[in-house]
Amino acid sequence: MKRNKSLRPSISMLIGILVCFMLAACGGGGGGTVGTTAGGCGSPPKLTKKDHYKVGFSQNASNNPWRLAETASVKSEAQKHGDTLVYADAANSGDKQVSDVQSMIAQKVDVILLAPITEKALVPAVLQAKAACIPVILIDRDVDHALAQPNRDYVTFIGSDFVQQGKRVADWLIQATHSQAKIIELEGTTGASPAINRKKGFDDEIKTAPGMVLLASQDGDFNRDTGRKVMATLLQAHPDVTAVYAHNDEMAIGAIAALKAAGRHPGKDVIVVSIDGERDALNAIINGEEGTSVQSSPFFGPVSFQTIDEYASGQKLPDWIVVHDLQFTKANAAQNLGNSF
Ligand code: GYE
Repeated sequence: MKRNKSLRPSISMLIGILVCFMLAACGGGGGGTVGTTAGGCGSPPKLTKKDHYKVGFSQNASNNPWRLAETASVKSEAQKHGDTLVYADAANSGDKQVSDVQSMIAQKVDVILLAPITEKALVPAVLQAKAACIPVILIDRDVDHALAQPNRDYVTFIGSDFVQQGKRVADWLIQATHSQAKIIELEGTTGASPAINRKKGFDDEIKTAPGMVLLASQDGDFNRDTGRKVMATLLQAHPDVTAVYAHNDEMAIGAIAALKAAGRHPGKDVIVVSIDGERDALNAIINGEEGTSVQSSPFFGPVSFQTIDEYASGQKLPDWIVVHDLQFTKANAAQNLGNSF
């Protein structure tokens, strides 16, 4: 017994040294001068339990209702918890978002909530936070798992099942068109995880239905006006279009405007479908111009701060905390207007 006891510290010291070496080796790539994992703060870094935290929230943009709703949700939940929020808006720039995270590291926040603009751009920032012993929780968009992993480089990803969202839209469209449609697809920001996976879910599903033809698929940057312009151009090349699948509601609203400007009748000769569940889309469903919108909830405040508490209490979290979404159609759009954004 005695021998064992006296041995214990030296064994744990040895393990500690070993872990430090391993962490230093994997954290060394491109981490620069920001910090080192040699302190052995864990992989991912642990969060010390406190009554109140200093939480960083790195938002990728704020030029649409979805982003504004997400930011409002996070801000109000931080307030409820009495936490200090260090907020930064990257204004659609991956480079700015990397420096926003670096600034949060320099301000020694306890934990970072990060909504990465694309799967690859924010990986260096995630690894730098790890090297500085600051845990990162990804919300609403994920990063490329070949480059950074949950429960190793960052804590977890909280977000929707984007593949499933695309599949649900496709299933609705197949039914509504009796499996006969010539489709234009407006993609979200190239390289963003919802754009990659909403395309995969939809495209794979329509391949199982023979009469569903994809005429064209192009980046509309999740943006209303870009969606409108891309739609106007694609409409000239493909006047035989009968359906539009937009990766978010903003682009769907833009597409509806382009269709109308070209003398088409959305909801009658062209069926428009999308994802998010924002107020303008629900209204378009109610007035018959849009077919369906699968929800992608932007209300990340409550789940994010609950996850922070669970992580600080030492709970082992799943790699992915899945947000469950509704689907809006003519049958339920009106009764959901009140909760929309
Ligand atoms: O659907 C879109 C936004 O990342 C899930 O990003 C989010 C998406 C959302 O710009 O409207």
